Amino acid sequence: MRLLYLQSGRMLLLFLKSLLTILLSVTWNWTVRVSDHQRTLSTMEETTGRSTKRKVVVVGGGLVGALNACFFAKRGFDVEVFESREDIRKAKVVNGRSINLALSHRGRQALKHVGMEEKIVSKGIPMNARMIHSLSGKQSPIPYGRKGQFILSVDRANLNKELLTEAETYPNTKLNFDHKLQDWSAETGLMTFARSDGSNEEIKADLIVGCDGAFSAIRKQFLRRSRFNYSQTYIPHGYMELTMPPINGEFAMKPNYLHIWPRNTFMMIALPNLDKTFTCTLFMPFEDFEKITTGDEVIEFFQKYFPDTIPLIGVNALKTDYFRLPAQAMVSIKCSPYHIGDKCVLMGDAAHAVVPFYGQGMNAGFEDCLVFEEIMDQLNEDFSTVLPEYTRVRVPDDHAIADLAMYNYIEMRAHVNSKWFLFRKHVDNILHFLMPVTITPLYTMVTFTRTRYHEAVERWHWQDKVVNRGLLFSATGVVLGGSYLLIKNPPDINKLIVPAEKMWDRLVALWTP
Ligand code: FAD
Ligand code: EGU
Repeated sequence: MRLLYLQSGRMLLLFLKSLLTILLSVTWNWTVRVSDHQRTLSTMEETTGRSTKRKVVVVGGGLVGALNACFFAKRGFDVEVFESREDIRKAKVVNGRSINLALSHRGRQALKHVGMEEKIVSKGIPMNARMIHSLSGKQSPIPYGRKGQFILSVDRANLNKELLTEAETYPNTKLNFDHKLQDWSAETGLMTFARSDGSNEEIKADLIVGCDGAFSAIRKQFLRRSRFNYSQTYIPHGYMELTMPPINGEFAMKPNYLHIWPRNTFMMIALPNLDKTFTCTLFMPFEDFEKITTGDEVIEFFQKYFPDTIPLIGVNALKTDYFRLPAQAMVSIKCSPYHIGDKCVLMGDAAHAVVPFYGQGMNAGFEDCLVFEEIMDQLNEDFSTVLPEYTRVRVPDDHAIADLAMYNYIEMRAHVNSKWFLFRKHVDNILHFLMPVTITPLYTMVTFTRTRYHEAVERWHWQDKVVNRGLLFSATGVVLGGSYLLIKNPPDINKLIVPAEKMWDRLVALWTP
């Protein structure tokens, strides 16, 4: 018996050794191949100068388009950006969607690649935790992660401006504003742009990068083709932004938090701005938005659901701001493939608009650029192989985040009030604390790592199974052990009864400081 044990031990050692050898040889081969690759690449560039000549046109100068211009310019391509609106750096009124956004790890990694991380992070406001506002006005913080783990509230307009300015520092980049794409040909790569003076311009490119947002004009050509998959869903909710001014020159609420008022079908979120205001975003079904038609009804509504915010936003501001702009729609769009031949590729909202219930739309769009960049390295900038590979790699991940965001929307709308939200996030965090290697909360994988979105979803399902089994196991143990103890020494029943709510309040008190 002892001998057998020893032998199997040796076998295991042998096995591990051979595994190590294989692993080493694989890495070695890989390293050699990569450096060979780079060598051939540089000699090719020296002799042909190919990569400095090819022309890339980025359609859309929004967040993803401006960042993409930097990526392609850095590689030495001849880059032109065409944006339908005027230059926002010169615009007096910046119209557009949400005023501020949550920037997290994926977006930061992409910015870092073009040397822009520091510049953007320094103008962002760290949010270390969520602050949950209950109906009674009670505030409870729930950290996002360990100390030093935070997301950032960044100003959309400033981010866009900085990225455009950065793109312009490359001599091989040209920005064109007031150029609205009308039509283009997938066969020739010829694009037609309309200008506000009524004139048209035609431009050709080797590669067209469609970054023209959720209502992409580039995507229209995709829709006419066979075997292109497309789905879009408008959710019944709209959103409206309201500004909470500073009080005595200071933030009206604690600044380093993402403030949340979860009220099932209604929800409000507030992110801090550098000027010490908060931008509050109210999410609500369109039909409820439409029911409110007078200033007094606005106050009545806020009195019922968000009473603590009335003095902070201000009665008069509420009464007028609510009617300034109609509620905005939110759409979820999935499609595939993301490319046509070696000519055109979609990125950002043009490829995947997601509902904003994971704070990932921009982050995913920025990661698109980074993933494309990584594939360009692997495949030697050959568009005919890079584009299909990009579609193959990226579609499952973008579809996964679109599904997650939609799932969270449905979940929050269905039964997320402040108590439930607190409970769920605490359970997640406690499990992670108990089993840091086995259990990572989904939002942590999504927000603080570059785990591929579709893998994060797979791990989440797997963890759910583990947790459920664990719960079943412990429950069985508790029932069996408990019954045994009860039979052994029967207690006085009357002393044991504690109302369920009291029990819950005690538990909550244990967790909240
Ligand atoms: P866009 O920002 O829409 O830019 C597209 C650009 O293309 C625009 O400048 C437009 O003028 C231009 N364009 C359009 N058509 C044409 C044409 N025909 N010719 C030339 N140019 C054209 N994401 C996060 O990561 N974190 C958040 O916290 C977050 N919060 C959000 C909150 C709300 C309420 C909403 C609605 C979204 C939020 N998002 C968030 C998502 C984020 O706003 C988008 O994912 C992001 O703006 C996508 O960038 P984009 O460059 O792909 O598209
Ligand atoms: C919505 C609108 C809290 C900015 C999802 C969390 C959002 C943001 C959450 C908006 C929520 C919801 C997460 C981040 C972030 C949370 C997240 C949502 C930024 C699951 C400007 N969401 N948002 N989840 O965990 O992962 O705090 O408009 F209320 S940041 Cl809906 Cl991390």
